[in-house]
Amino acid sequence: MSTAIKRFPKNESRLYMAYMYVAFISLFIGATMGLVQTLERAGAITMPSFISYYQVLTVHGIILALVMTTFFIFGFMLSSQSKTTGGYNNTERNLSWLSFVVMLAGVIMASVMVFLNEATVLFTFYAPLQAHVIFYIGMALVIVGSWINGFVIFKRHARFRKENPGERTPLLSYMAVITMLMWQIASIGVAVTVVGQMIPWALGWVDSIDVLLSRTLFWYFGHPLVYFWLLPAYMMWYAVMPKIIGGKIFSDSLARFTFVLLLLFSIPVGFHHQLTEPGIPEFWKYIQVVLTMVVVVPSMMTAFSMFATFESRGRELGAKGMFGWLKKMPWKDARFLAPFVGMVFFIPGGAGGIINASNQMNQVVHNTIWVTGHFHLTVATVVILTFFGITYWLIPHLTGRAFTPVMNRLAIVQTVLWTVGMTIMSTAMHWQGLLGGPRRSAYSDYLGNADTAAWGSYQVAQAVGGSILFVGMIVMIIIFINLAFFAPKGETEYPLGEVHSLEAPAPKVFENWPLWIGLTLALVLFAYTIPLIDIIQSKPPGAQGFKLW
Ligand code: HAS
Repeated sequence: MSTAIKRFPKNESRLYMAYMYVAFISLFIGATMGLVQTLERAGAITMPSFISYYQVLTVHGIILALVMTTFFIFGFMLSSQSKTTGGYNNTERNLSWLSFVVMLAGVIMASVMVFLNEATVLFTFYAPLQAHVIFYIGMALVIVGSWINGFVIFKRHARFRKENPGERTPLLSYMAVITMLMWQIASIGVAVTVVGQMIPWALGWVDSIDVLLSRTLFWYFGHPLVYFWLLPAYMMWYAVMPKIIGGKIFSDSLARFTFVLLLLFSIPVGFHHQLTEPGIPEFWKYIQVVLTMVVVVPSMMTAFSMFATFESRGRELGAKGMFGWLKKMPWKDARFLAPFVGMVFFIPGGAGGIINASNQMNQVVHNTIWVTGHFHLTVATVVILTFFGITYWLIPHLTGRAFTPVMNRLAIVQTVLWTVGMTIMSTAMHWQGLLGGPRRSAYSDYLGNADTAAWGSYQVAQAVGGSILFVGMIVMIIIFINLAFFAPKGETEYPLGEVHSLEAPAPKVFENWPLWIGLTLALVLFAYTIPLIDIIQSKPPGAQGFKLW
């Protein structure tokens, strides 16, 4: 490899690796809990009396969906912004360390409470399940810590613009800004319910809670939360994948436009998680379902961009016909294979999302294990396989090591294991869901019941898929440890796609932040003001309601 590869200064590599250590420890704990769950649901094991299925489910959900993702995302996103803007200064780096420490303190506080069985409230922690106040304070710290990183990202982007007037801002920095804007605006909802409702309730200052209000504030945050996982994967697809296949970014402007649309439309859609809930006027559910269908459009644009990227490169290499490019892709390179398989999984995963969002079909699948199948396809495959693909070059780049051919082969095995395990597990989940099998249920005695015997066999299939995924996770941890500590010293490239020389600069309007923030807030106000007033005014008799109102 070329000796010209420029690595991060040591203090920066250490920062990103700190995020990665937390992410991969979380992966190990969380995925182990996942195996335990599928085995329990299949009736293969019985949990000891001092630990409940729901406690294990809470650890699994929180540590994978909230901790592993968040820490990985910051490690990747900060490194990509630093790499493309010319690096962070001391203040920015120190702020990011502060963010890391605050988030980690929050994670430790929340985890201790979950392990003590004082916070068995699942990853959505919504009322009326109640946790120990330390759990809520921990969660609030995670949010506050993440905001600090958001400000680092905004500050660095602004500094780049100031120092390079008139120049196109780096695409990855732009995407990081959009991701964090969406996150900051959305996480206000969960912060308000945690601080304004849950902490006073857990402390006994009030003796009841307005459940519908707290769930509404949670889901105002909950859908952008899933996009907070997805957007960094899109960053990789748009800005890194072209380099890995030897091509060019299809269109920098289209990528920016996609991200702007995701910012505008990913927040005012939380009601699609509450379609079966009474107390929210039908009209506003309808409006938010329409907005949900609108937020599907930027994902369709992403699919188009990816096909165009692959096809352009394929044709450069002599491919013919609509799918001739498939033969020209670097299948033996795990940095390509893992994210590509992730993309393929998004075709059924995205279709499942559209089914969920369609009011009538939602009545069939809501609260069934179909939904669990949906999010294992999306976050646990589309996103996670992309993150694994990033790991194969980011970790050796940070540690100054090489991604050896042996590790590449192991990474291909890892991708195959994940593909097979997830196909079996999530298909069985979708199918069982269609038959009415519930989600979030430990009950497993279905095989002995004539009406539900089929459910039992689907749960066995889930345990088989889950066991294969567990092996895949162990392989991933082996690769991570190798790349962090044992791989031979070497220089691994941080692959950054280039914009085609013929592409015109992105229109200036993309950097008009007051416009995009203003439009985002306007859409949020439009979609939420009237239903929220309605929910607050018609709170159930006796419910304490909202302290700030
Ligand atoms: Fe979802 C529930 C609707 C996307 C995650 N979702 C969940 C939950 C999670 C989750 C965690 O409307 C459960 C929360 C809970 O605990 O209750 N979801 C959607 C819709 C989309 C969507 C409309 N979800 C995601 C993503 C997630 C995620 C992404 C994680 C990262 N979801 C719902 C709804 C519910 C829900 C309801 C509530 C259900 C209920 O009743 O409780 C859309 O964003 C999907 C759009 C995606 C596409 C796909 C584009 C395809 C691409 C790939 C191209 C492939 C290529 C390769 C280029 C339109 C970009 C081609 C190669 C070849 C060889 C062909």
